[in-house]
Amino acid sequence: MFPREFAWGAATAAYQIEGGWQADGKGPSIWDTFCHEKGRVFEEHNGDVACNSYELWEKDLECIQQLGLTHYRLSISWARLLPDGTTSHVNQKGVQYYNKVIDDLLACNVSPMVTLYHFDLPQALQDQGGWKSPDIATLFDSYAKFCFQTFGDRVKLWITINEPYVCAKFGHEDGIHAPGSKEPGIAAYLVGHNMLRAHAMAWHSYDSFYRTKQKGAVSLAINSDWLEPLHAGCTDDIAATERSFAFTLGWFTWPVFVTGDYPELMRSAIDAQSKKLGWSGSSRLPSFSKDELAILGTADFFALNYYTSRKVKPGGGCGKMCMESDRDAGEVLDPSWPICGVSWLAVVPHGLRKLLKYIKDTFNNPAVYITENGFSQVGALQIEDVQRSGFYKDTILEVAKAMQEDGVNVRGYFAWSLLDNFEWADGFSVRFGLFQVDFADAKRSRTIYQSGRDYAKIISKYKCGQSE
Ligand code: GBH
Repeated sequence: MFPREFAWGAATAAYQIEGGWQADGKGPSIWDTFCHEKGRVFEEHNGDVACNSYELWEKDLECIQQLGLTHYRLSISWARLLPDGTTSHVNQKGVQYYNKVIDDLLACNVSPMVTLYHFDLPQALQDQGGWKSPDIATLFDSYAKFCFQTFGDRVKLWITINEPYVCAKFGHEDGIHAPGSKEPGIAAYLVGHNMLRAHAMAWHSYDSFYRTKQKGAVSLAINSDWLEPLHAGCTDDIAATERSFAFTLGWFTWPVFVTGDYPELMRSAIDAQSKKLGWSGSSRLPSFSKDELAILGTADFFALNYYTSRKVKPGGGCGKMCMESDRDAGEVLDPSWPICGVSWLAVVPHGLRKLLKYIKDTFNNPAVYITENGFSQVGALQIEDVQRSGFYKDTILEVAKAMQEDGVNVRGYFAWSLLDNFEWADGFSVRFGLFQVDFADAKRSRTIYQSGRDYAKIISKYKCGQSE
C-alpha cells in the first residue's frame, strides 16, 4: 500500500522538548519570556526543562529506533544557535548539539527533516519589533543560510516556518501564544506577510546557493483543518466555507503555490470590512512589492499539518475590527465526530483524505508530506491508549486511500509527537506523545504507549513496500 521510499516519521519542536533554556550560552526566546509571565500558560507551566532533550537526546534516539522510524522531524532553536538572533555571534555549543543529533540520526539510518522556526523567536529580535518589523525577513534569511551552510550537507528536507497561521493569529491577534500581543484585525496580517517574505527569501537563498550541491528540498508547513459547508446544498454555507479556506489554508498557499498573492476572496472581504468600519488606513492586508523576490513557486513540496475538521456557516464575527469579522465564517463541529482529549480536536480521519484530494486538485498535484498529525490525551494517563491507536490506524488507512484511490502524491507521514511535551498554552496538561514522559521524575523517563507499539507495527509492516 505504501511505496518503499515512503517516509515514516514522528515530529517534535525545540521549545516543546529541549529544556536547557539557559544552557551553554543559549539566548532567551519569546516563549521563555511568555511562560515566565504570570497567567499566560496553564498553571504557569514552562519549557525551562520540558523533556530535557537537550541533555537526554540519546533517550530520544532510543525512542526513535524503537518505533523504527525512517524520518524524524525536529526544529532548531534559533536562539540556541544565534543567542541574539544574528550571525554576529554563533553559539558553538548549539552547533555541536544539532550536529550530534543529525549525525546520530544518520548513523541509525534515520533521515532528519529540520524546521527552522517553530514559534520560538529570539527575544532579542522581538525587542526590535519581531515579526511585525519588515527587517525580520533579512534576519531570518541570514539564520536560514547559516543553517543550510552548517547542516545542509546532511539535512535534505527543510521546513522554513511552521504554521505561519498560528504564529500570526495566536501570537498577535488573540495573544494566547508568544509574544502575546492582541491587535485584532491588523497585526496578524502584517506578521503573516513578513513570514511569507522571510520564507521566500530563505527559499531563494537555498535555490541560488545550496541546491545544486546539497540537493535538498525546502517548504513551509501549513496547518489546515478540513472544512465543509454545514448544510451541503446551502449557498451561504458554501460561500462561508470558501471564505474560511481563504483565510486559513489559502492565506499562506495562494502566494506560494497559486498566484504569488493572497486569495482575492480574502482581500475583498478585508477591504469590505474596513470600509464598513470606516477604517481610514491603507489596506490591512499588505501587498507584495514588485522589487521583492517572487513568492510564487517558493516550495519544493507541500507540507501539511492536519488535526481535525470543521463544518462552516456564515457569522462568528466579534462585532468590531478583528479577523473573525473579516472572515465572517463560523466553524462548528459535527455531533457525530468524537472529541478526544482537547476540545478542539474532533476525531475525523476521513477529513484528511478529503483535504489531500483538495490539495491535489487545487495545487496541481504536489508532492505532499503530512508533517504533523496526532491525537491528545488529557488527565489520567493510560499506557494502554487504545483510542489513540485506533486514531493512527484509521488515519493511516485514509492516507493509503488518498494515495491509491485518489492518486494523491503523498511522500510521508509524521506523527505528532514522538514524546509527551510542552503543549504551548496548555502546558503539560495535554499529551500528544507516542511515548509517555514522566515530568515528575528528574530523569524524565520515557515509556512507550500502546499507540507507539502499534505505530511501530504499522511501520514495520509497510517499510519494505509490502502490502498484505
Ligand atoms: C500544532 O498546531 C503545532 O505545530 C504543534 O506544535 C502542537 O503541539 C500541535 O499542533 C498540537 O496542538 O483555539 O484552543 O481551539 C496545530 C494547529 C491550530 C491546533 C489551532 C489548535 C485551535 C486551538 N492548531 N487549533 S483552540
